[in-house]
Amino acid sequence: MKGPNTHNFLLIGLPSTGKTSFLAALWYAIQQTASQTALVLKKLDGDSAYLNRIRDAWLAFKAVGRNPTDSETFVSMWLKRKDGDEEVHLTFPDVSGESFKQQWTTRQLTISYDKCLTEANGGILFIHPDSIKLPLRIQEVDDLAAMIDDGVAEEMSSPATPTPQAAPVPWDIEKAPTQVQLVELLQFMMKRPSFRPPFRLAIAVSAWDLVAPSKISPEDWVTGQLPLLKQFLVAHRKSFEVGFYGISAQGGKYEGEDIKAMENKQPARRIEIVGNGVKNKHDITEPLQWLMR
Ligand SMILES: Nc1nc2c(ncn2[C@@H]2O[C@H](COP(=O)(O)OP(=O)(O)OP(=O)(O)O)[C@@H](O)[C@H]2O)c(=O)[nH]1
Ligand SMILES: [Mg+2]
Repeated sequence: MKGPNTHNFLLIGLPSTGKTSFLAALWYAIQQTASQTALVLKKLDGDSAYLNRIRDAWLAFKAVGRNPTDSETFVSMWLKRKDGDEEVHLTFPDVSGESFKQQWTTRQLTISYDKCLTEANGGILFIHPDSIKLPLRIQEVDDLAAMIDDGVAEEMSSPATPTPQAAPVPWDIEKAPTQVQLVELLQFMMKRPSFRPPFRLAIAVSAWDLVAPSKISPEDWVTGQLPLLKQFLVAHRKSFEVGFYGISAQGGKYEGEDIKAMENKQPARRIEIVGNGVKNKHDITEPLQWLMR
């Protein structure tokens, strides 16, 4: 669907990166009044059973559940600005992270996802701070090589003690560093004939409660942890207009002390968001407002 007040945003991210948790918290936040959000629910649109289910899990501190491979649940909502009449229709596909991973491993994307790409006028790329695969640095490879060389030299000097040979582990494309996979996902987007630069992309580091104690900004965190992705975005600033966010959609871990602390809060105040000029740290609609600008 297209129109002046229609926005179709993509939720992009490898498996378990917080896409569904974001939707669950958003669906709760735009329907409550205890904590202000700049966008509020105007009217229901279509079937909200899925949204209600994930919201109820979020309210009960339960995992929202993984989206099965190849599942694409389309959700849509009519929102309006709290302080104005402007209405917006938001649609997002809640795609399984496995499907994004398959874009990398099999170099294929589904027809329905491609259609979403064609219609999208913005997106949120989710990154979970605890699940990134880091690359091996040249220094580390050199150190490993030196250890192997030392081992060989030792063996040569005492040939009577044979060492067991470990079976070589074949290269597995799934183990490629996170930043390599993400850059490739963005390159796939750029290569589609429907791609219209500049494409606005919110880079969301999810589960920000895990990183927040270090006081680092989301942009600096990405620069340090995913330097290739950062350099790619800088080099392609004409294709992607980016804003960096740290988003805690859950408000903490669903275990131990964190739950106790969250139980004492207004549910909407569990949500915390930082970065890219965020004015209200409990307003999960901040990145959407920026995408809609
Ligand atoms: N501590 C913390 N954990 C979070 C937060 N948001 C999500 N998580 C955890 O991150 C994991 C993945 O969350 P999901 O929302 O299911 O991620 P997804 O991207 O939808 O995953 P797929 O459907 O498999 O692609 C779950 O274990 C969540 O509990 C948060 O704000 N804080
Ligand atoms: Mg999901």
